Amino acid sequence: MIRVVRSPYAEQHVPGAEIWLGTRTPGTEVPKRARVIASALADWPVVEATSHGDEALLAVHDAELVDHLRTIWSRWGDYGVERVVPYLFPTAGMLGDLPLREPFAPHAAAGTYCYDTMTLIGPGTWEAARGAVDVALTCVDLIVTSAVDEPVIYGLTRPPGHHVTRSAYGGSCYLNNAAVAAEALRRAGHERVAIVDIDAHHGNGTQDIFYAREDVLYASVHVDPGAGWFPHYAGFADEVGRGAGVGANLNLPLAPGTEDKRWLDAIMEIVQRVMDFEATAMVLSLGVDAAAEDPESPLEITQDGFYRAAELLGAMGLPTVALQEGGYHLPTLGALVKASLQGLTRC
Ligand code: SP5
Ligand code: ZN
Repeated sequence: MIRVVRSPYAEQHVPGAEIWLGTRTPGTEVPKRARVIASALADWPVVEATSHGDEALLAVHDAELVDHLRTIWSRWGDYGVERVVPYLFPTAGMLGDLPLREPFAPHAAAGTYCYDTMTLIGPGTWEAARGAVDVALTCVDLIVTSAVDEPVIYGLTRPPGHHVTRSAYGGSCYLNNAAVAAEALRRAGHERVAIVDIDAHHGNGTQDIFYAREDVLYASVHVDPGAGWFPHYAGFADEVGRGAGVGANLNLPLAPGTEDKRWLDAIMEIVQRVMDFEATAMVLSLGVDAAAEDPESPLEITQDGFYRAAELLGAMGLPTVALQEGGYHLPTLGALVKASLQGLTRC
């Protein structure tokens, strides 16, 4: 039995669509994801998230990004499109030495803190994203006050978060729940926190936030971004950290088509690194989109593979906050999440 922390706002974010290569396609990160996960875990005790202040959130994100997300929907004009979606991105190549200004016009401002066209904002997006942060912070509260016989808490974070950098959102994510949890664990007295990310995609946002820090390890196994997979520009093996953070970032990219054995080898390499790092707590970015059935990644991991990966990670015995990231195959999503959580606690 693992306690499941939930937010009443999780289903209020309805992406409506993704603009993929200039074409409006159906959204993949849909409200039903939260529903199917919750029903698979229905036998386990539920804790409703409590509201928390912005301290840990503003330690990992720029205030300008957070303010933008909080206000952009209500500022959005009557453009004949029912979601906030950027049409222009102020890239380094466009700006050169010019300062980054946030334009007054909402249709222009939409690109200031966003890096893709796949991550739309609608009426309930802010409430759901901020609710997911409260889920992450409630998990941290429970883990730091719980007895040693309950070392794992699961937070049903929707929308997910690991693609959000310090200053920009994308990849179906708006606020970085795992980064907030890691920062909150540090603030609660854990000296070294490991974030282990088994989502099929590299968590470029989490990597960015902690890249120069030596007190938070980021370790990820994911499909090789160089083989054509999101986030394309980050997640390569030579990204090892910067300054004091050198050695506290580990990327293990795998070829499309990778099956359980080589994925579990990578998990064992992560376990070794977390132990060498002498982490005192773990945040697990639990995306299950590496599953063979998942439409959003070419990895071929079985449900048993997820159980065994989690078992390897759980065997470290660290206090663990597991947070939901991706996973898009609705018929198997709930069972994959449940198997992973059972592996963590060998139950
Ligand atoms: C949290 C998470 O797993 N985010 C990953 C988002 C990756 N999205 C990239 C989408 C690439 C194109 N997929 C085609 C779907 C068209 N609707
Ligand atoms: Zn993913």
